[in-house]
Amino acid sequence: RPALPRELHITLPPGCKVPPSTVPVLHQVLEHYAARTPRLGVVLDKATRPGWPGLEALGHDHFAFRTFGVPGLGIASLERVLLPLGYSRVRDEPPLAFPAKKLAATWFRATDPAARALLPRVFVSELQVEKLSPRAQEVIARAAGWAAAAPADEVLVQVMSSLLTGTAPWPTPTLADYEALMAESEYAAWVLAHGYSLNHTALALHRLPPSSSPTAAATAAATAAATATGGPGADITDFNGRLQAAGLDLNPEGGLVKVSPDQLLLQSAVVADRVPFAFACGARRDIAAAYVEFVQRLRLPQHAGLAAGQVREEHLREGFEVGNADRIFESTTLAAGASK
Ligand code: OOG
Ligand code: NI
Repeated sequence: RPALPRELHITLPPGCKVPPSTVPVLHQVLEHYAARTPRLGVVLDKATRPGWPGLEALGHDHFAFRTFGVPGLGIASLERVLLPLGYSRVRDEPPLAFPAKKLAATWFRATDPAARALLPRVFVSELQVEKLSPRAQEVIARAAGWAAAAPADEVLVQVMSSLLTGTAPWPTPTLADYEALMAESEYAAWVLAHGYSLNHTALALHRLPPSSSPTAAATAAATAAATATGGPGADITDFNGRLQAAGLDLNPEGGLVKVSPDQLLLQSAVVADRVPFAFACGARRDIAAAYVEFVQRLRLPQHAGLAAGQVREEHLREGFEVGNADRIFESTTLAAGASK
């Protein structure tokens, strides 16, 4: 198995009520992701290690997975994997919905509050397949239709093994089927090719210590942010500058930093890597794969009085934001477009 860079390891303190298999499963998911996401290596080598030498752990704000919303698969299939791993589903009101993309999403977090600052949240979306054209539905039914007829236990085993191997629980698609879906939904084509492989990890900038070498432009911004928010961690604008200086393309949709209406959830992402993919019948093509996201959660107003050293994850803005997510989804679309 491929090695996982040490800053990406997840370490839980003793006493967390987390099943023993949870961290090994998350590590194996990350290993496959790291192996097929060259930009992650650039993020670590050129943006993180120079600014934070000797850093022990970066911290994963969340993982994200994509699914086909068909019987047996979809969000429910990952829920069946995540609950026994010590996760609970969070029911947002209203639910996260992306009508133009024909997507719905939800998220999970550690059931044990003591583990929440260390175990990644898990963001899971599903494609509303019934809203696609008959042609696209037919392609998806050929790949994913088996799950409706299979016993739940068998589906669970298939989904789990797909997660652990970073693959899809259906045969490798043909280039023609991939392109048929791409014409309608880049998300659909992505899932057909990559299945349950990790779409991205989002690194938690708010868990970083202040940088030992702030960029000149960012010193003032970081100081202002730390004062305004009591924010532990790194400033996302400074961090984006480091990513750009490392030659990485950032997702520009709605601005480089996606800001929630309450201004407390800040997100950015690099454009997905394009990697060679071996389609059925010998066709090869570079296609959009995984990306890396960055999150800075700011302090909630009710915790404004805390000293900076006392601010912990539970004092920060929680959850996701539909307007931010809508733009973050484009991180693979932007890479897929590069082929045309
Ligand atoms: C997920 C996009 C949304 C977030 O943090 O809001 C997201 C995806 O691209 O599958 O990751
Ligand atoms: Ni994300």
